[in-house]
Amino acid sequence: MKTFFSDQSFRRQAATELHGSTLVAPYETPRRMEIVLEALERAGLEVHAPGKYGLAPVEAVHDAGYIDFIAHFWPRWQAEGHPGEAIPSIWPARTLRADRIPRSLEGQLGYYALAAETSLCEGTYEAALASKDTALAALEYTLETGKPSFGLCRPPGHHAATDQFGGYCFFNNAAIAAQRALDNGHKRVAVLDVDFHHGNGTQQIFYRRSDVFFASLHGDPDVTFPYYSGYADETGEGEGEGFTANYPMAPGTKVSTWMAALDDALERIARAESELLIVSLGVDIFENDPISTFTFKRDDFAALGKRLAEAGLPCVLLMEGGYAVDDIGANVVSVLQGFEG
Ligand code: 5XA
Ligand code: ZN
Repeated sequence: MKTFFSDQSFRRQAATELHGSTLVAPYETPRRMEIVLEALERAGLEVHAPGKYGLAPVEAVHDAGYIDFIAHFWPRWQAEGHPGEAIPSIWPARTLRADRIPRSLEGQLGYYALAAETSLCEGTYEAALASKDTALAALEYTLETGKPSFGLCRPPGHHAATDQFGGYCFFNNAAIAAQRALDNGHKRVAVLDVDFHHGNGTQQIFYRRSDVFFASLHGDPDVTFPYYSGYADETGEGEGEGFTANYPMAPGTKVSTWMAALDDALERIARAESELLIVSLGVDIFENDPISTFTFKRDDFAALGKRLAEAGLPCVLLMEGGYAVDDIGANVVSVLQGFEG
């Protein structure tokens, strides 16, 4: 499968993640990419560098003030003399005002954050740009050839909302690719999110629209990050009513149950007459993933790839999560090989 990756993705080298009550080394480490690249090479898959697609595709999805904040945060943070990377500590939570964007950088940090585990550090903006370029290169290849592609995106994107970062995500690669396909003349696009965590950002971006069908299979938000999004009764609003489908599942859910949900999602994607399938591919559904509770084994990833191929749509697979570092490469390759039969 044609695969894209930008070494600019390594520009983000965060030192910390707030996990539980402690600061730990981030789960979303650049090492993940090295392991996937090694596995792709072993599998004989060539990796191509993406071109540059500029900021317009990001502006088509994200708020201008938010993009500006992500773009200029690090030099501003440094100019203020902070010794380390930035972690938000206050938000416009329910009882506070969300209609004011404070002048203070710390105030803006909270305003634009949806979670506190994800630090902002040097190289984040550059890596986020490279990640969306990777997604757009994969999309361009699939649109031109009709053949499937894989974008090894880092940082991931599916938690990033119109104007919020978090869950290791800054720009929403899948949403940017979906919007680009629509801007190129597609009428209906589907985004299928198989990451362990609900793709709250992708859902929010398209929630009131009928041109993107969004389906997500994930850990039940009642007990799983991001907690406040991804319940089954979230089905879209207004013109988008019926164009969002959520499949929350309990910790330890059997793969057969998960696959039945996948079949249902793919059936709905077919019924929505989607012309293109974008897959938010998180392999944190793996049984040994350190921050997730699903039960996928290596062969199950191949079965997932096979089912995605059977959908019969031009397909762009984009990397999201997956933190069992020793296994992430083999799991990704298993999906790609399963897809290609
Ligand atoms: O798909 N999202 C993730 O893998 C990130 C979860 C972050 C939990 N604090
Ligand atoms: Zn995840």
